[in-house]
Amino acid sequence: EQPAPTAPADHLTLRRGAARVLIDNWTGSSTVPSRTLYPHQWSWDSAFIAIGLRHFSVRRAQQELESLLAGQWADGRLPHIVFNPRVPYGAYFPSPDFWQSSQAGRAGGAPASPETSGIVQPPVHALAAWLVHCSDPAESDRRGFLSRMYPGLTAWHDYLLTRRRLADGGLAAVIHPWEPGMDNSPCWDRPLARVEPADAFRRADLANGNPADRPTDLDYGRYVRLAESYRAANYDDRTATHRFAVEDPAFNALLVTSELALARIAAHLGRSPEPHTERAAQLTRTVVDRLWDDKSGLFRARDLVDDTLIDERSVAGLVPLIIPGLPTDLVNALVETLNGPGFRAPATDLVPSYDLTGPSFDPKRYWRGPAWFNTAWLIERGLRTHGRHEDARRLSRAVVTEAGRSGFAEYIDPATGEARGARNFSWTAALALDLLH
Ligand code: 9WN
Repeated sequence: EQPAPTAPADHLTLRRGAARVLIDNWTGSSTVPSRTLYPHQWSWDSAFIAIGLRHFSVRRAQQELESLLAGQWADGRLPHIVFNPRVPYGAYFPSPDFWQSSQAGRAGGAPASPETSGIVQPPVHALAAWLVHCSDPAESDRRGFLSRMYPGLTAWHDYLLTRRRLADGGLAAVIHPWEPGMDNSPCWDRPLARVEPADAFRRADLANGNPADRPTDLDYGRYVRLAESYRAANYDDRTATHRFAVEDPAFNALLVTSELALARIAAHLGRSPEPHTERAAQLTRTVVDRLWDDKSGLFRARDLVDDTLIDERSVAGLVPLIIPGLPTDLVNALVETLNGPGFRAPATDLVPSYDLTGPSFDPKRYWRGPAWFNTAWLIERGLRTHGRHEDARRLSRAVVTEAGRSGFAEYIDPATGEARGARNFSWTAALALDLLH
């Protein structure tokens, strides 16, 4: 007699566990990334969270994105944090009294409320909005979801491609290491070395996180200095000068993908998709021209202060696999890099955030080596986009297995699978849930 297959029961338990995390982290209008470490709403987290939420509550998934857009500035910027007024300032640093968006952000048209940060995060939102729509188009149309989202999402992309295009013919630039969402990546070590660290600030993260898993005080001093100087310029991109200005491959690849999602949204609303498809095609060429590094077999970040490619290999350089129009030889090279010694984590099959053989690799410390679930999800999608189904299935299985085994950890040690950072982390649960469907 054949033994009964066990996978469906495991998957049911996992789905329930993942949904439980998202339910527990729901605040009534959005989801916190983590109850302990991140008690407000974060920009790219919300996009990933909506992608998971749509599987058990399309309504909540829509609300997640709508509440994020309520923090949008008049210049189109979508802030990286929308603060919850009910949470005490001491629970997270930097809090609203640091950013002062409703005062210092006037030049950019920050809302009078809610309070927000002044910087941004990667543009995953149009992709998320489209995926949320697709999971229940009738309900989406009934609520006018896409027609309400489209103007804000278009303004967001316009902001990135006007105010944040810092080099002629360049890409959207990030001006703070929090913006690409991979805060202490070794890619930022060299550009950050130019920044004099601030000394008067009080971190809140160490009360809830293990110092060995988190950025160092020196990094934080530099993050604070950069944010303070942007605030001193009233977050005005027309007048601010930047000691940190970088074109990041993952950030721009997500912009391409989201621009293609905007094309679909436009077509669904009876508008012309062409401005979006043209922009996506042009951006794809620019990403390749400006960031591809044949020698390393991946994309690298461009430091705009000295106009050079940063000599570090990180997972951000593999994320452009998600771009549908990528030339085939580059797809082949990326897949080879992904399966090579630098990025194939033997024990977990996940993708480390930084080259396993690189000089700055650290298996525990945040974006300097640990494997994260959002980047794995993006790469899995990229593999499928390019017909690499076997590699995609392997990665998808790894995401689901390791998410469950780690208690939906924020990130894991890529060599041992040991959970690091926060547990019950929202995007880990959301993206595992998505891959289980
Ligand atoms: C700063 C919320 C965010 C993620 C980022 C991750 C981390 C914040 C922090 O947490 O950054 O934005 O305080 O460390 O690096 O990707 O969006 O989950």
